[in-house]
Amino acid sequence: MKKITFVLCVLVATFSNGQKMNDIELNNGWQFSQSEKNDWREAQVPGSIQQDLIRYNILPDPFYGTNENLVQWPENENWDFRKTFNLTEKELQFDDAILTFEGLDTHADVFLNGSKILHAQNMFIGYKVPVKDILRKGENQLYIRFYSPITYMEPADLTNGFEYPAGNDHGEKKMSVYSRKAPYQFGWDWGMRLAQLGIWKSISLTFYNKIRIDDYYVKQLSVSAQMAQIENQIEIYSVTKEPFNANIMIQYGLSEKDVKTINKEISIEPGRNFFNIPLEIANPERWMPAGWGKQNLYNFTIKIQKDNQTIAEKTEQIGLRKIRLVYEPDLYGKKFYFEVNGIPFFAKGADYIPGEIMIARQDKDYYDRLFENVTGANMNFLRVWGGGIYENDYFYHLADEKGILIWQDCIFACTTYPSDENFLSNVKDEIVYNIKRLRNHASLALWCGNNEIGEALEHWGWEKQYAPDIMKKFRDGYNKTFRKLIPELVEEYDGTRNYIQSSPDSANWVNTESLKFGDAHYWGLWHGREPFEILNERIPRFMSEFGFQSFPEMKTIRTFASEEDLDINSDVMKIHQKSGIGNEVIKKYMEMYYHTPKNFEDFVYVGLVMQGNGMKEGIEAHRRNQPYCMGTLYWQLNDDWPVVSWSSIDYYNNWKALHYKAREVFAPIALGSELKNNQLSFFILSDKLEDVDNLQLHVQVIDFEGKILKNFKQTVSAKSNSSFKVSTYNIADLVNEEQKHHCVIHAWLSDKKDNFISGKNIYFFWPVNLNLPETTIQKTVSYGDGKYTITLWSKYLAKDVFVEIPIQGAKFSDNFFDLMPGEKKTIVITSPQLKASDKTPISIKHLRETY
Ligand code: NHV
Repeated sequence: MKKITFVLCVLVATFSNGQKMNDIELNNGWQFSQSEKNDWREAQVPGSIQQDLIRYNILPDPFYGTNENLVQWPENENWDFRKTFNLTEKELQFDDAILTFEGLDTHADVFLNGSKILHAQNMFIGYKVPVKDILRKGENQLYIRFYSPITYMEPADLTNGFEYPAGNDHGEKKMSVYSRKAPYQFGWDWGMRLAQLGIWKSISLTFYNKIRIDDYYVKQLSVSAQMAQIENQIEIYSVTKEPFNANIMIQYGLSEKDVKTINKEISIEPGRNFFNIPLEIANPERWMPAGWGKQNLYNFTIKIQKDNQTIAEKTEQIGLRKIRLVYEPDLYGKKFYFEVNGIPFFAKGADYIPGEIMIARQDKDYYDRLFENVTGANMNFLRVWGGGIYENDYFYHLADEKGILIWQDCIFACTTYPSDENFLSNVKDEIVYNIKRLRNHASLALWCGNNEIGEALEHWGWEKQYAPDIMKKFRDGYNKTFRKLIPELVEEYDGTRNYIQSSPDSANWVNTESLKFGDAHYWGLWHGREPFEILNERIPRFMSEFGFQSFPEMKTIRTFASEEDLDINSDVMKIHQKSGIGNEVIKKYMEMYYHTPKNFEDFVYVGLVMQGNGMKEGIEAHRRNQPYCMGTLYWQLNDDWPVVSWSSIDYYNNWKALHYKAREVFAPIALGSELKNNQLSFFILSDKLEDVDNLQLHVQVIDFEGKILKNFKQTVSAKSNSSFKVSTYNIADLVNEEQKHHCVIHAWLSDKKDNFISGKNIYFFWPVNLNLPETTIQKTVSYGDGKYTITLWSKYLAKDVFVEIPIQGAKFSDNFFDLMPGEKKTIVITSPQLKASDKTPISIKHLRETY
């Protein structure tokens, strides 16, 4: 069971006149009821109404069978939350009290002791409300009424006059656009619908005297190896009636041992105060992305001192670095790459969506697991996609610590939105709030206005659906929001990061010429039904989306389907496939590349293998074409429920074949190859910042029965931060036409001491045209607590070997690999649930067994 509550904000206690500042967490003791029903039950906060109703079995497990249909009704109702808390005389003596709502989802009126203190209308904003005058000694009552995101916005819909083109919103009416609420909750082409209501982040009450520090921005004006120029921008609110003199002490250092201090005398006025204290750090220990060095993080602490006492303090973790997006015309079109500390950076990663439909379930363990998977696949980059949420603080904290660059979409995706004054004022508050919340993070590399709305306006045929005046309204609204409002706010409140209006910014996959300009979402594969091979030709300057679906493995399917549902046309399987074209497209590609699998289970397995091997070719092609192409993000990293999707990790944290393949091709030094014009060329792909010399490239031609027909060895170098061709063979010198059907080029790189670095098996055809041998894999298992070690052996080639164990989220040192004829391969499975005495059954499958 996942831990439901996880308080993401770390509240720093400060001191005031010798009296401790007081923070009271208000997450416990809440009750909920449908409005007017007076049917109160205990609520879990943070959470949602739907999460609570599931806990009480009032709603069934939303993932199972076709239960999605049964869990929709709560979105149409209003729901109330209430809680009491006690205060002492002492607490009421503080100068001020602030109630903080980190996240309310979404439309809500909040009452405290009979007074309405807040109308919330944006789940992405944390609201702070001064409540000193309303609090009382003894019992206090908080009451929150949440309004249905559907019925509450009905008047908006009724008066609008047309329906927005929100094709992913699975509701009868496209109500999602009217609320500043995570779009994916309304359904997506990989997502169930569960439009939630409730308190999705923490609530707390803060007492303080005199002043509070509302914000501390360590703005990096410039950073080089010699010098970091910084502004300490500090926002203080004072409740004192008179101005007073104080000292700001700034302490900064990488560790407690080397803390430096500066002091500045200030005068604090009643109300809002801004201070800007410049600082230069010579020879800064810079923050580097994963693979390039250390993720140095300085602690910056400000202390506000009066009469030698600290009356408020705040600490931020800061990585000093320079990141910029180089997006400029060049010989070919328009280059698009990130430069980190002056060095061109090849981005290796994926598009990230929220990993829980019930968003408050994203607890600390969830994020730890997520980043383990990201670094585990040698990634250095994630794009937080615009149909989800601005992620929780801990997400960016881990990205800082692990060196993962973050591209942050603002939360708008695939549809136009209202753009009237009220709506945009709400958007403005949201953008300012989130820029201020996230701008201290070293990992945050780019702000992007939205996902695909720019492209959609030009290329999705909306003008056939809407009259010219509405199209004009869409375009004007778009320009106001994404070409004016948001970039101006990014400039004002961030001032150090690049902004692009949309992803893709200018390319459109249908127009191949446009791929020379900026980032691209290449959907010719999948949506355009083009073969995987096309990925070798349509190389963009930066691939920000491309993808291919697969079913999750059987143990995940079995969590929501019973035996009789195991058919792609069953109602249960269909409700877990949200892409209207999904199953048809998977089958079409499979017919092209594979023998028809014998049964449903084999279909699922072959689909995983196809997704992994096919996508790998594309990822590699992007990396091989460095520096023309400077990044590859595949669609999509993860799932938010158990479903058929483009993901490389399923909902239960099982790596699909694609995730293993991504790990291989994203390795710091990876072997690449290209079959072109009757030649086979080898490339070394390296993102190391130094050359690595004296590597051995081994190239063998092996037939599927194990005979080594050719054997070559060559000394090569991995040139720093590049893709470099190291050798070329005439294919005719390797195999004849007939041998192409039963031979593989088995190639690998090793270091001086013969340690394996990276390898690749090159086949001349997809499996439908290979003569794969029948073979039986032999295994020996050593059972330990938490760890099984398995050794596999096959006389003949066993392609795409899949080792299965019925434990969700078990980790495999390797999976979905080719077992070479006669090779002994050992893999390790780890999971806290593995017990030596259980001898949990392990099953093994390879491709030849599926037909
Ligand atoms: O369909 C998969 C993913 C989506 O889940 C997600 O919204 O941003 N996808 C496909 C596309 N973009 C995205 C592009 N889709 C098309 C564009 C133009 C024509 C046909 C399809 C993601």
